[in-house]
Amino acid sequence: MRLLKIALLTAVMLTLPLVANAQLVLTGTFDGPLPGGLPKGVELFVIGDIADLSAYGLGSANNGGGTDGQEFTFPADAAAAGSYIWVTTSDVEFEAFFGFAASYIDDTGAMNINGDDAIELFHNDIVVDIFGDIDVDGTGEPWEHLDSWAYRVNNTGPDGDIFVLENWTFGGPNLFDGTLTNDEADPSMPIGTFSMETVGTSSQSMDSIKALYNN
Ligand SMILES: [Ca+2]
Ligand SMILES: [Ca+2]
Ligand SMILES: [Ca+2]
Ligand SMILES: [Ca+2]
Repeated sequence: MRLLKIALLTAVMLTLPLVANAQLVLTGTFDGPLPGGLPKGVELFVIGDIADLSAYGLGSANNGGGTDGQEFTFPADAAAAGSYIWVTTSDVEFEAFFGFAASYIDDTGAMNINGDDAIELFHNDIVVDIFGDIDVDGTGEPWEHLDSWAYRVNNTGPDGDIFVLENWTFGGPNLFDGTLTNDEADPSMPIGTFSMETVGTSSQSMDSIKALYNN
């Protein structure tokens, strides 16, 4: 038991710096009501400037079947701190439903999700953030978002490879039924609203340092 604790502690200590290193966090997932169950996908938030997004990737663990590993890999683009990234299976339905363009189209099947699937965010092949339990089908679970959405609580994450339910809010299953746009849903998905204080405070503290220096 003691050895197990030490092993777990070591694992946590080894994982923490890697998670802290991740500049991307999973902030939303959606399963839309348009024909074909579209749009489907996720939102991510860029914590700090990323020179090469191709170090990151996504995977969906479908219906409690365990990890599928990294199915989608980002292209070698740069991403600016404080920006959002939307990955979807279908750009046309994404834009019709949300009213703005998605960032990336996934044609690998990673975003073929329907409210009962867990999602893993990888950085250099390590899981740095997670939504849902990869070994549990989400149907009837508190994190189910069939025909609905899930959204991360501000100033939380990334959570490493252990899902933290309290860090998420939910629209509730079947919320999107019969709607044609996100705005019609009540409550609508708060897409593009996640914020993390560190992004603002780092420039704020730079300003206060500059102010001190000038005085
Ligand atoms: Ca999958
Ligand atoms: Ca599924
Ligand atoms: Ca659906
Ligand atoms: Ca439904």
